[in-house]
Amino acid sequence: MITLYQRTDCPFCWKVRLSLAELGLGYTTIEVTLGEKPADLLRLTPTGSVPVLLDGSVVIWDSGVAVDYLDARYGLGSLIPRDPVRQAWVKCLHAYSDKCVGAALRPLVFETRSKPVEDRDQRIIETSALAWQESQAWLESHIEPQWMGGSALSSGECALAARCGVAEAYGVGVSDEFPKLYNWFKAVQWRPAWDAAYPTAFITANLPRGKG
Ligand SMILES: N[C@@H](CCC(=O)N[C@@H](CS)C(=O)NCC(=O)O)C(=O)O
Repeated sequence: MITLYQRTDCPFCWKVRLSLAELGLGYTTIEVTLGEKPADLLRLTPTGSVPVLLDGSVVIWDSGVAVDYLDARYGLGSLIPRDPVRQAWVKCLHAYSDKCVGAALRPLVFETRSKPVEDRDQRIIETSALAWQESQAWLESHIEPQWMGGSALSSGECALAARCGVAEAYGVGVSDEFPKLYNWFKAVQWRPAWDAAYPTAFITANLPRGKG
């Protein structure tokens, strides 16, 4: 049985849910509130962060390792291509999404999430939105024709899709100035895995959600 300790709005957790859904794997979730981490979570991970994936007796406390594991055990290369060149590209996209896109969007998300409108520092929000715009330009010029080429999204695409979903929910969705990226994200949003993995926290908070 697979269990995921998570926060639904965490992009690392969202990436793992997308990977599980793309592989058609069933799982249960345990919701974690940051600041009130349960003792069983702290026993499972040295970092105290989510996601933590349990598969029987296997414990994985890093989202990238979790996705690699799911592919190796259940995906047979559908999330991570076996061809070394394609695999390197997918892993670079994964790293770019978590590191660069994550760093670009984080100030905007934190400033928006944690404060009422009147207390938000618009300079932080604008600088972050600009960094996200620059990330989109980088992605547009590096997008590969094999994106969406397989039967499942790759691990890199799962990572990027979660980041694009966060951006959209916070009012800075993928811009149609970047048509290849824009069309890729629209296609992702029509996949059954997208609905299956979409954060319930965003639905509850009625955050913006586009489709098609
Ligand atoms: N490198 C980790 C990062 C996970 C991460 O930063 N999770 C955040 C939520 S989005 C978290 O749990 N932060 C709280 C903490 O680390 O105490 C992974 O890929 O799993």
